[in-house]
Amino acid sequence: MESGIDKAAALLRVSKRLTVLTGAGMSAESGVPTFRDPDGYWSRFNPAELATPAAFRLDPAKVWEWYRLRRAALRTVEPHDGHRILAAWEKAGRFHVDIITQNVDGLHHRAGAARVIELHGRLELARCTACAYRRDDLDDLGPDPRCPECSARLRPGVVWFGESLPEGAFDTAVECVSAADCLLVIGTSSLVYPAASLSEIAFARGVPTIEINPSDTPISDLVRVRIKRGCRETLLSLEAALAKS
Ligand code: BV8
Ligand code: ZN
Repeated sequence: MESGIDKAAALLRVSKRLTVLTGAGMSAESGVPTFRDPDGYWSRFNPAELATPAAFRLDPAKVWEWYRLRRAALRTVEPHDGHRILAAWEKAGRFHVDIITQNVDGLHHRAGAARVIELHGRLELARCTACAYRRDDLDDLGPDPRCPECSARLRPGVVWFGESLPEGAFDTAVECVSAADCLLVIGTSSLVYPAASLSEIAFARGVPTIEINPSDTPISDLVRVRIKRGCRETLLSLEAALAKS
């Protein structure tokens, strides 16, 4: 019986253009909590009070404090082997790699990946609520930071519920999925839209899809290959299988 690793490696061996879609499970083994796992953020915090425009209007200092804590937690976090393998595949050029991530932790970039589409923004970014001002060095940001250009309030540079994604990010992501000959979906519950619709586009276009996730998700029965294990060990196994060929 061919294992999931063998089947996935066979798809990667013939791939010319791989698109990868990652969620919070990609960073779990770096020590970053996920959202919907039993120990995830949403088991301790209410997203409606922290990750919506209304929450920010109601209590900007509280929302800023939550994002400041999450940024501070990133100081003690490193990309793991899985992030590094994806970045190495991009550099090796055996197949073209585009990474689409829902994660805001910047770990794909820190692992050396360059072609990364951040659908939900980034923790290390603040932007003005009234003009185009943005800054990505947030070390000395105060509890209720103001824009130096227009004095309006600054906000975290992430996408909240009910907000549209960064200009062009989703369109580019759709292009990457549509042009791929293989889609690798890693560590996402596939519940949040429009990101979750990217797998549906792959299915509709017949793009062979591999899912790496220890839990069941709405796409688990629809993908070509399902690997029900953690992504770090799985990407190490895939790298070893590709190295043999
Ligand atoms: C939009 C903020 C419209 C940033 C996040 C009703 C009311 C309001 C909105 C909606 C609604 N119904 C539908 C919507 C739309 C909504 C949505 O989809 N809601 C869902 C929950 C029903 N979407 C939106 O609001 C989006 N915007 O639709 O705007 C619009 C359109 C046009 C014009 C104007 C407006 C915006 C979505 C972005 C929301 N932002 N967070 C932050 O603080 O981080 S969402 C949050 O969920 C994160 O951003 C995260 O990226 C995202 C997805 O979660 P996952 O990454 O999948 O993480 P999760 O914990 O869920 O799963 C982890 C998985 O990893 C698990 O499956 C686990 O098994 C696995 N795993 C664990 N360990 C490992 C592992 N896998 C592998 N290896 C391991 N070791
Ligand atoms: Zn401004």
